[in-house]
This record gives sequence, C-alpha cells and structure tokens, in this order.
Amino acid sequence: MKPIYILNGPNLNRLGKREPEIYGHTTLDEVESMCRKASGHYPVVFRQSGYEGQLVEWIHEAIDEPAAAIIINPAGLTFSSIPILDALKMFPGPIIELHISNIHRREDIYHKSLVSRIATAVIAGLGPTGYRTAVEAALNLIENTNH
Ligand code: DHK
Repeated sequence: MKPIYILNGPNLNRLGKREPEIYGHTTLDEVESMCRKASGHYPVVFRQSGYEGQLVEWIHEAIDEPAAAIIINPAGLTFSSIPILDALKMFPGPIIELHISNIHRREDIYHKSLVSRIATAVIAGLGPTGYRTAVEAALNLIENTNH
C-alpha cells in the first residue's frame, strides 16, 4: 500500500510551545498520532525539518516511492521556496498544502504561497486538527483518481 507523506517545515517541531495563541497547544508528536489514526490502512511517513534541502529530498523520495499523496506544511518556506515548488511539480499524485493558521488573515508576508501554485487543495485555519482533515481529504483524493 502506497504511503501518505506528511512533511513539515521549519519551527513546527516546537508546536505546543510556539505561539500557542496562533498554533495551539498540540505537539507535533500528538499531530503525528492524529494523522496515523486518521489514515486507515494507508501507511504514513511523517517528518519535520528546518532545512529546505531536506524537505526537497523527502519530496523526491515521495516521487520515487511512489507515495499515494503528499500533505505538506512548509511553514515559513511556503512563501519563499522555489526548490520546494519545483520538487512538488514532479509529484504526480494529490498534494495538500496545510497551514494550522489562516495565513490569509495574518500579516501580508504570509499571504502569497508559492506552494498553492501546484497544490491540489489548501487547508488553512483549522488549527492542528487541520492535519486530520488533510488526511481525510487525501484519502478521498486518492480513491478518486482524477485529483
Ligand atoms: C506555520 C508557520 O511556521 C508559518 O511560517 C506559516 C504555518 C503558517 C501554519 O499556520 O501552520 O506562515
């Protein structure tokens, strides 16, 4: 069974401690457990890195595996990373861009996502439970071949 890759960018390792008024008190480990519970019989590859190149390499891994879907919260790299965008363009399956906060209600610097240019869908503002929603949406997209 092809896995669902869930990739997280810089500072998300500090969820639960980091600006809880924005990102909540749920830790990344708790988010991972939530995703594994929601994925049904699909394996989950769940990773976090503060480094752009590492995220690009994991996207290449998902391409080569191949993964059934990619869910990605690129965090601050969302707005600046051409390499992440270029890597995602090579992935043939569904891509869900995920943000815990509603980036469109925040400072202007958070408004222009590069990843949205390639994402199948974008989820933003649901808090940490947005990850569960993203997994559920990915399962639907995987089952419907035309994502
Ligand atoms: C997480 C971050 O770290 C920010 O840089 C993004 C995103 C928002 C989130 O809401 O998950 O702008």
